[in-house]
Amino acid sequence: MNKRFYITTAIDYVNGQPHLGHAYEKIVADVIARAHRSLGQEVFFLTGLDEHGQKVQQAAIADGKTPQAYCDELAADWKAFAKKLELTNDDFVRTTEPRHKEFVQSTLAKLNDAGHFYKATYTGYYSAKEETFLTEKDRLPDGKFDPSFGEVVELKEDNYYFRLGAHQQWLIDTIEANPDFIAPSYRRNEVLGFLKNNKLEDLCISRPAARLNWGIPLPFDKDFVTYVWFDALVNYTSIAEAHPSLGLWPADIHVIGKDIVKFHAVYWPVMLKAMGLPLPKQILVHGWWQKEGAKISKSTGNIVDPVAVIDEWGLDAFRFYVLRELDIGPDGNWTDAGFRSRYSAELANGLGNLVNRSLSMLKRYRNGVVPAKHDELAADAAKASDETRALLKQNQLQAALQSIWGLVTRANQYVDQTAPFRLAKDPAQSKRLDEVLYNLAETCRVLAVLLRPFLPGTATKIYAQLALTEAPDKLDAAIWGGLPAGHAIGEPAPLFPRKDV
Ligand code: ME8
Repeated sequence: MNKRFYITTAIDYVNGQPHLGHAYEKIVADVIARAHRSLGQEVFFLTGLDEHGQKVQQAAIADGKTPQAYCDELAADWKAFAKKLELTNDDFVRTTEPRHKEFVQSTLAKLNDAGHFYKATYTGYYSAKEETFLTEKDRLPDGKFDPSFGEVVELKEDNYYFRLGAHQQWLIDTIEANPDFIAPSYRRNEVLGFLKNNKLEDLCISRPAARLNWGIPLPFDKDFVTYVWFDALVNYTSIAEAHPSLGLWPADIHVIGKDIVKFHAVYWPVMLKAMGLPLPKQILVHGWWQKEGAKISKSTGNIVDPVAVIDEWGLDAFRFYVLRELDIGPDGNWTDAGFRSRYSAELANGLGNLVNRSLSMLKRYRNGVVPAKHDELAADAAKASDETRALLKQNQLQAALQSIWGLVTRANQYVDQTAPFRLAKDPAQSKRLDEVLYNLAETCRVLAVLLRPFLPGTATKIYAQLALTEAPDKLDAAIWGGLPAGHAIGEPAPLFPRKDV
């Protein structure tokens, strides 16, 4: 039996509202999860929230709330956001949940017993804003620290350290022996470059509870709490453990953004090695979005509010734009003009127009009854479906959409070339009209199946308009000829209303 396919996203810091970058990552993971289900595999898709840390503690205090009350309120918003995106996650982790905290503590206790940690005194410069110690390398040419670090103070404190450095060569060997472990390959090369050119320092895993109390206490020293990564990264395993009957670990894919590669590709593998667990099969790294060529930033107002876009244009328009615009890997740039242009050209005039005119003509000329099977577009449909299947297996979501749109364009050209509206005027062309109408309706059906992981609502609507009762949720159904002769379709309706903007 196939092991369940286990896919995760980064867990988002709960110190604000979700933005475009968060939405993109979760949609990417959702499409991959849906695609694997569509390919017939059992899937477990995990997303969630990273709720501990100084920033959350400070934000809660500023809001006059306890950190837990603050997190509970925001967690409700983030869960509603996951619903808004129609994510098919099977669980939603919050790092403040007992099931996670207990797993972290038992892991820390075991690792401590096995000698993976030691206590040491560190003196250094500390940025509370970034929750990080700075080194001489972080100084600007004028000797000051970048203003983005906020106030930097000299700090001397005891902390616990994880013996990371001892595993440097093992990690290099492991990454070299597993070419797909970090994707895309240029991210893998960056990690290898870093590991080969720098000495791996041990990892500080704690903060004194006197300075930061919003964290998981170290089970072997109550004066300290776990610092960031031994809490956050462990979610992937604590939740796997929370579903013991599913045998989830190791994960198949961790989907993350480019800023947290080091934590996932350097710290996490060594942590897992210490925990005696196998490594995830792949760390899939996506790029970062800008808007109109500038950094997304709440303070400058340069933001994309996913909820506002979805409310105005529909969820599938939002999912389509981010997936079609940005391949998994490079950085992307959201432009409002680009969004409108893709909406109008590819959704309204492309897919929407094809489905609407195909089904409307079938309704008008044949009373909505599907004619006998005919295979003129079968090869085009098979090409799109074979390509989509292969590309989905390689997480090539953008390329899969391009292939699917190849079929959309071909079918729209077919309408123009065969001109069914002219055939309908000539009774001698009745058989030819039957053929054309079958090819168009069946292409719409195949498109619904191929589109389902990307645009689930649209796929469901196409099936509903075809009056097909099953869900278009298995890629095997993309095989040509699924629409039976004599079947009566339902009511056509525009999928993507044209907008005058
Ligand atoms: O890093 N474009 O949380 P986070 C694309 N809690 N992706 C973006 C982005 C942008 N403009 N901005 C952020 C954390 N992201 C930790 C993760 S995982 C065990 C702990 C991505 O809320 C970012 O790269 O800062 C990351 O993958 C995710 O959003 C959460 O970022």
